[in-house]
Amino acid sequence: MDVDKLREYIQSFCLNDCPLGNQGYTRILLQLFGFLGHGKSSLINSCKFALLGKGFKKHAEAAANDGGLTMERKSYQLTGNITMVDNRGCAMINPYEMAEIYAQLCNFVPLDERVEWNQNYEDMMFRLEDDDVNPNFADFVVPIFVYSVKKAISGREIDEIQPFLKNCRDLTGIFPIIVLTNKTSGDFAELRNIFEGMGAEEILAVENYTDEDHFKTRGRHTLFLELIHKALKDVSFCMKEQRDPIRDRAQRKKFLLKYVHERDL
Ligand SMILES: Nc1nc2c(ncn2[C@@H]2O[C@H](COP(=O)(O)OP(=O)(O)O)[C@@H](O)[C@H]2O)c(=O)[nH]1
Ligand SMILES: [Mg+2]
Repeated sequence: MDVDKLREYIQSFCLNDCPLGNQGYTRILLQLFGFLGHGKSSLINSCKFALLGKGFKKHAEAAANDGGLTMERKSYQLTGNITMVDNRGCAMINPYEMAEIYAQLCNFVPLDERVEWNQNYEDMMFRLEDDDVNPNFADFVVPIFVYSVKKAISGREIDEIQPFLKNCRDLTGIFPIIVLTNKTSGDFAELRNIFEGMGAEEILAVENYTDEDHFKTRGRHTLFLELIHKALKDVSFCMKEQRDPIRDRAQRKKFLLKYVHERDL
């Protein structure tokens, strides 16, 4: 598909048009995960640039790592129906951070608010209880995992990323789409093989648009639109089957409680 066709498909995509209707989902959340500095914010800027077709503008900033105990999950609207989310979390090794990452994936962390990191089982229980007051189950989550070709992936990282990708699949029904950034700064083919070995189905290598280099080309624009297009194809595929957003949310809640419980044992 060319740039205009891709844009049209993305702009007009609406959950109501799925074969069984929206089934209770009203918004698609493209959730970005990945270590700090791998290009998540830049990917959001790139997608907005490719989709809006106007001049390059920085929407998402490289988040300052204040090392504190609060975080903010920022959302960026792409279309009336699609929003991208810049999730926080950089060290998967740390089980406390990992629980936060899962809480974001499961959509139990509010968007665009500063929230405290949970420190123990009780914190997570309270957060889930708070979420029950005004439960959000109307978001259809598509996970996207961002990794920079510039960084050398270690065996230990692979051991952390692989179960995370599988849990993303089990919790959302979609195997995370892998976006390899900085594709001209390393061996993206090798990294592609590694992710394929972890079970990845869709892998895209991109050169993000940045402050330093936002020279627009057809190929570059197309890749970012293809990423969104692939995510929507996953949504369409899942929405062919009967889904129950309330039951899905309950499943995610059970997963989180079990995860935090096992962590604290
Ligand atoms: N050349 C190049 N630089 C990139 C690319 N992606 C990100 N960067 C740069 O890498 C740095 C970290 O990126 P950022 O998007 O803030 O990463 P985040 O922490 O995952 O949100 C920034 O200085 C970006 O300009 C890319 O694909 N190519
Ligand atoms: Mg960022």
